[in-house]
Amino acid sequence: MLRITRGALIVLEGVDRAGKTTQCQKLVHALQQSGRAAEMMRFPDRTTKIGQLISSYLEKKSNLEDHTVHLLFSANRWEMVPLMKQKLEQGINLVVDRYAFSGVAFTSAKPGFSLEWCMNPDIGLPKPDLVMFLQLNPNMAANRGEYGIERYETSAFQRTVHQRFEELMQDSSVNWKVIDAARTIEEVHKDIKLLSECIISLAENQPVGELWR
Ligand code: T5A
Ligand code: NA
Repeated sequence: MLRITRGALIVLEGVDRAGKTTQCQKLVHALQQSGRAAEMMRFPDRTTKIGQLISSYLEKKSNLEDHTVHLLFSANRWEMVPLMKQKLEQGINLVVDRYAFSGVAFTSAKPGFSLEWCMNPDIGLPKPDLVMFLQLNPNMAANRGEYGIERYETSAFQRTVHQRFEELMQDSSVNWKVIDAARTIEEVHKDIKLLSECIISLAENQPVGELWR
């Protein structure tokens, strides 16, 4: 009898301009080309009602209290969980552009927010089988075109975000892999594809875990 093996949950993280969206798209394409089912998701997902509140905040069209916006980013992930689980069970590999790690790194870069408080609302989300951190010095990131006008797009804030990611990467309960993102798009892609193919075959025999639990 044919058994459908589950898809892998693969996340790309990194500071702004590290190349996450570029690499997610290339990975989905490469996996599909090799005959695997793969789809991309991104957070924030600006298409939902919660996502629209977040988008307006990021575009500085509205102001939201800092705790409130943190919880909205988390709610924006939770609202996608039923769909994520369904797709993974159907054998679709999910390639996700940012996840709870961005949520924690960005809010905890603001004064008065502990890592622990920031992690709480995301505890229990589907746990990624692999999180690839695109490592890029924030100065180099700024050279990839001026930071835009969205909230958080300043060099000073991005340096603090980078430090918070470093702290999150100390947690060995998450399968982190650091990727040198200062190379060409093709070089970075080659590493990401190889790591993803390995994790896809490992993940299919294990249930989806729960993040930070
Ligand atoms: N946020 C997000 C929170 O505060 N809490 C949360 O919970 C979450 C999920 C959302 C903002 O919200 C914050 C974080 C963010 O501030 P977004 O919509 O994900 O942001 O951000 P974008 O602006 O879409 O994406 P980024 O700025 O992060 O860029 P990417 O995706 O890392 O980079 P990419 O692929 O778009 O590439 C950027 C540029 O660099 C070039 C590309 O062609 C492009 O021009 N490039 C390269 N150039 C040279 N060499 C390479 N290897 C290159 N790779 C890409
Ligand atoms: Na992006």
